[in-house]
Amino acid sequence: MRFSVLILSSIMMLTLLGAVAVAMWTSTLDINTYVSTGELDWEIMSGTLILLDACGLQPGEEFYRGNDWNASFLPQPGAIQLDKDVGCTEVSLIDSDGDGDKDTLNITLHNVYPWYYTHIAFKVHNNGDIPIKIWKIIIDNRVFYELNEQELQQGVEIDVDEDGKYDILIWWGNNFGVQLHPCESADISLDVTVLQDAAENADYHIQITFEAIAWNEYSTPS
Ligand SMILES: [Ca+2]
Ligand SMILES: [Ca+2]
Ligand SMILES: [Ca+2]
Repeated sequence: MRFSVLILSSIMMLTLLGAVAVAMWTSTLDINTYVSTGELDWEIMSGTLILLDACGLQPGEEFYRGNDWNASFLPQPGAIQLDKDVGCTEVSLIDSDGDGDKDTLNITLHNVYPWYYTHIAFKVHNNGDIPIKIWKIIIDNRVFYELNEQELQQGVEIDVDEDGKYDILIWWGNNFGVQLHPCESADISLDVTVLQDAAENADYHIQITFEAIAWNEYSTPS
């Protein structure tokens, strides 16, 4: 009698445990389903791209560029326009992951020289249905998750031609971690300066890729 009660209560216990396990499994599934609901989607809006010294053709004119700018205030941002027109800035937008949305800036500085200065501005737009944050930026294979105080004040230096000397300096308008709800957009801009160790009258190519993440997963890896 006592033995069968023990068996019975063991069976009940197992059944209870099973029920608890099923309940936990179910709630785990619920959580996963909730998190993956909605599409993370965003784009660089092509119509919003603004360049300070754009290369380009004007209807009825010769090849038009516009007078260059000189980074006269280094190490501070800002520039003065010169009387000469030698260099120019070209930017095309690339869809690097093939999802139909532009996510990468392909920057070409044509015929530039030390202290050449330009400015690039655009909007990013959340065209998915969950809130996002711009999570990281990849500049020529260097990854930036967050700009530290020094990078904010002095900019990020890049050795584009890989000769061991920095030739490009980038200052960011800091929109890392800014939350964008569906349909919202935000401005991102950068100042680009050609440094002293750059070659004279050279073309420099810089590729910058942006990645976004669901806002509730945002963190800065240490
Ligand atoms: Ca120019
Ligand atoms: Ca894309
Ligand atoms: Ca270099």
